[in-house]
Parts: sequence; structure tokens; C-alpha cells
Amino acid sequence: MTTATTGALSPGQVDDYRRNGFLFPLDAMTADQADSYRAKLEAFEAEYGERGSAILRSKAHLVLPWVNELIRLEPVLDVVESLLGPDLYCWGSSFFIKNPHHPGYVAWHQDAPFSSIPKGGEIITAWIALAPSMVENGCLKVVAGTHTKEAEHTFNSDGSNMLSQGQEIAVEVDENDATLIQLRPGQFSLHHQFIFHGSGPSHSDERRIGIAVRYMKPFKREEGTTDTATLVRGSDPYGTFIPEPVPTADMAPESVAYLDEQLVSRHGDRYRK
Ligand SMILES: O=C(O)CCC(=O)C(=O)O
Repeated sequence: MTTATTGALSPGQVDDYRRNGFLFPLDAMTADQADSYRAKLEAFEAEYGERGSAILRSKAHLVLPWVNELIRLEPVLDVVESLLGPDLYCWGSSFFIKNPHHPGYVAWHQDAPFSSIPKGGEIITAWIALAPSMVENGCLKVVAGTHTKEAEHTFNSDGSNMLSQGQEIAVEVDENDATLIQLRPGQFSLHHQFIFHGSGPSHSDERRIGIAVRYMKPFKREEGTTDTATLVRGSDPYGTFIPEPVPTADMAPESVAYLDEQLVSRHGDRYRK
């Protein structure tokens, strides 16, 4: 199995990202590698059911060594380094999974206002596909150029919005302005923390599986605040985050206890729902 090699972004790609607020398709790994990660994910789901689904939604890289590999894929880090520089943290990871014909959708939203990103930090998300992500099964969609300012949000509790807080941008978004981020297994996209993005329900027999990995560079954080993150490349001159342990076995009790503590302190009990 060979590893996909994207390397650094070209100056033109960097300009595209800065202008549009997203970039795709890029190669994270081969289709065979994506299939083998998908098999691990589906074995984990079969073993842990609902509890497993809750874990996959937030920082599963702290309890599953194979997810810890997914946040460190060299081709992804090379690309993110082109935008954020040589020192990189993974601050979060979330699987976004849609089963065939599932009515769940992700309402138009921006990430930054809701993700408890520490003040002074900036996040770039790499959304890595482990299964085909196409318009039929509700691929990610974005509106180019909307990443330059924060928008008002409202909350909708219709039960089908897959976002944990039911958030939704308060202004009407014209679907004709959307770019559909269609990806094959092993490909990934990047998006900016303020880009308008969302995804529709599935009308397909094909499962949609992606992991959103949130990258940040070190920065001088506000006095008196703390948070944890995993340094995945380089070093941190500021001591921005408390370093997170790397799991050595799937669901080792000490790793599960650590994850639980982190998520309760960041989100309260909400993350378990
Ligand atoms: O996967 C999706 O449909 C939405 C992903 C998302 O909202 C995100 O990565 O921030």
C-alpha cells in the first residue's frame, strides 16, 4: 500500500484557500487505506453501539490509536502546514456519519462561534472521507467567500439538524451559491472556521463517513485559561495547550476516563447525547 503524496500547497492553492475559505479535493491516503480505516470504524461501531457513536463525535483520537493515526496523516499535515506554519496542534476531531437514506442534515453554520475555540486561536478543518461523499448521500457544501466575518446564528430544534446545539445561520443562504464538496474515499477538503457550510440528507444506499480534524497553530493564550490539544507536528514556543496522552490500545480504561474528563470540562454533559 503506498501513501498518497500531496506535499505542500502551491502558491496558487494557498491564494485559492485564502480567497474562497475552502480547498478540495486533496489526497490524504489511498482508497485502500481509507477502506481499512472504514473497516476499523465499523468494527468499533458494531462493538460499542450508541456509546461508540457518542465517542466518535468528539476527540475519538484520545481513545482509539487508529484515529490518533488519522489526525497525523503526513499528506494532510503537509497541506495544513502550508497555511498555518510548521507547528501544528490537533484541537479536535469529530466523525460525521450519515447512514443510507438518513434524514439528518447539517444546517448552514460557521464553526468558530460555537466550537469553544480558545480566544486568539484560529482553526482550519480537514474533512477526510472514509467513504464516498457525494451529493446523493449528503456531501459537505460551502459558500465561497463567506469566511470573512462572523454571521448571526439562530437555533432550530427540529431534531434532524445533526449539530449538537441545533445552530443555524440566521440569514437565508441561496443553495445556488453552494459549492458541493464531493470526495472519494481517501480524499479531503479544508475549510475555514468562518465559512458558511452544511450538508443535506442522504438519498442514497451509500453510507457517508468523514472525520473533521480541527488544526491550530500555537499562540499566546489569554492568562488564566487552559485547554488540551495534541501536538502533531513541530513544537510550541508558548505552551498554548496542555499536551494530551496518546492512546496505546482501543478504549483502554485510563484513556476513556481522560476523554470523559476533557469533554465534560469543555462541553458539560451535552457531549454524551
Ligand atoms: O460533515 C458534515 O456534513 C458537516 C461537517 C461540519 O460541520 C464541520 O466539519 O464543521
